[in-house]
Amino acid sequence: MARAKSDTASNGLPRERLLEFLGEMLVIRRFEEQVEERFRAGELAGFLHVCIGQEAVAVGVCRALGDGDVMGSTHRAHGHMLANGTPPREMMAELYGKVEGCSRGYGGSMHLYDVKRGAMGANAVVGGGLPLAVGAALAFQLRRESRVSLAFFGDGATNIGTFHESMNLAQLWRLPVVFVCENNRWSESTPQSQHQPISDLTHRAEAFGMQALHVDGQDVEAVHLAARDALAYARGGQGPVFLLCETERLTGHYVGDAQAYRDKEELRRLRETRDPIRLLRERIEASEQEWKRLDARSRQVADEAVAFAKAGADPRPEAALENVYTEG
Ligand SMILES: Cc1ncc(C[n+]2csc(CCOP(=O)(O)OP(=O)(O)O)c2C)c(N)n1
Ligand SMILES: [Mg+2]
Repeated sequence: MARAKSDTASNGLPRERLLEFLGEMLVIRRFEEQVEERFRAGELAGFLHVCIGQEAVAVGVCRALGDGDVMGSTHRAHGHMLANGTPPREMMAELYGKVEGCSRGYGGSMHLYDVKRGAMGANAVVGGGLPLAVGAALAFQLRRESRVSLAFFGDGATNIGTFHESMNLAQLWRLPVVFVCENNRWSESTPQSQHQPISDLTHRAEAFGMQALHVDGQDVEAVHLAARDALAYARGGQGPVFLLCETERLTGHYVGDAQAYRDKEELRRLRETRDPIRLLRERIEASEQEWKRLDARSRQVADEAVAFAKAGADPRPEAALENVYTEG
C-alpha cells in the first residue's frame, strides 16, 4: 500500500513514546494477571479471555485512533478497552459485576462497553464486531464526517460469514473502516493449520481487492506506524484497509484453560522470544530504574482497580429489567 502522505514519516517513534507504550502494555499485563488471580480465587464469574502476549496490537492500534474514531472488539477485549482509555477501575468493577463498571455491571468481560470513549463493545459472538464497524463507517461516510471505525478480530473469525460480508460491502462502498486481524494462529484449541487452508491471511483481503498491511504484532512500533497509515488511508476516503498483525497467545484460550493440546516446550520458547513487553524493554534498553518505575506503577494501578471493584455496589435486582425494550 502506498503510504499516506502526512503523518507517516516512518522514521520510527521517539524513545519517550516507546517508553510510554511499554508502560501501557505493562498496565494491561498486570491488570490481566490480577484477573487470572482473582478468577482462581473464585471472585470473578463467567468466561474470561486475557490477551497476554497480544498487548502490542492493542496499544499500537488504539493509540493511533483519533478523536471521534470508534472501535469494536472481541471476546478478548481487556487490552483493547484499556489501551483505548477506559479506566482500569471501571473495567475491573465490570468484571466484578458492580454498578461502577463500564457497562454498569450488566455485561462482564465479554460485554464491555464505553461508548463515550468510542468503544462500541466487546463481543461474545465471534465476528460480531465487523458488521458493527461497517455500519458505523457507513454512517460516517453518509454524514461526511472525518471519522474512521475499526474492528478487531482473530484468525478464527475470518472463517465466519460476517467477516466476508463486512469486507465485501466495505470495499464495494469504499467505507472508512480498518479491519485489524490478530492472528495468534489459534481458534480455541484448534491450530490455524486445522481450520484454515491458507496461512497468509492477506489473501483474505486480496479476494476483495482491499489494501492490506502485514506487520509483526509483537513489535508495538511497527503496529502503531502501520495503524496510523491504515487510519490515514481510510480517513482520506480511499477505502478500507486490512491490517494483519501476527501475534502470540502466550496463555490459554480462556482463564483456567489447561492447554493440554499445546506443546509446552514451544510455549516456553514463545514466552522467551516473542513476549512484546520483553522485546520492547530490550530494544529501547530500558534502565533498571525505568523498568522498576513502570512495573511498580502498573502493579499499583491493577491493585487499585481490584480494591475499587471490591468496594463497588452490587446492582439492585430490579435493575435487571431496566433498559429492556419490548413491543407489547
Ligand atoms: C459465532 C461464534 N462461533 C463460535 C464461538 C465459540 N468461540 C469463542 S472464541 C472462539 C475462537 C475464536 O478464535 P479467534 O477469532 O482466532 O480469536 P482468539 O480467541 O484467538 O483471540 C470460538 C470458536 C462463538 N463465541 N461465536
Ligand atoms: Mg486466534
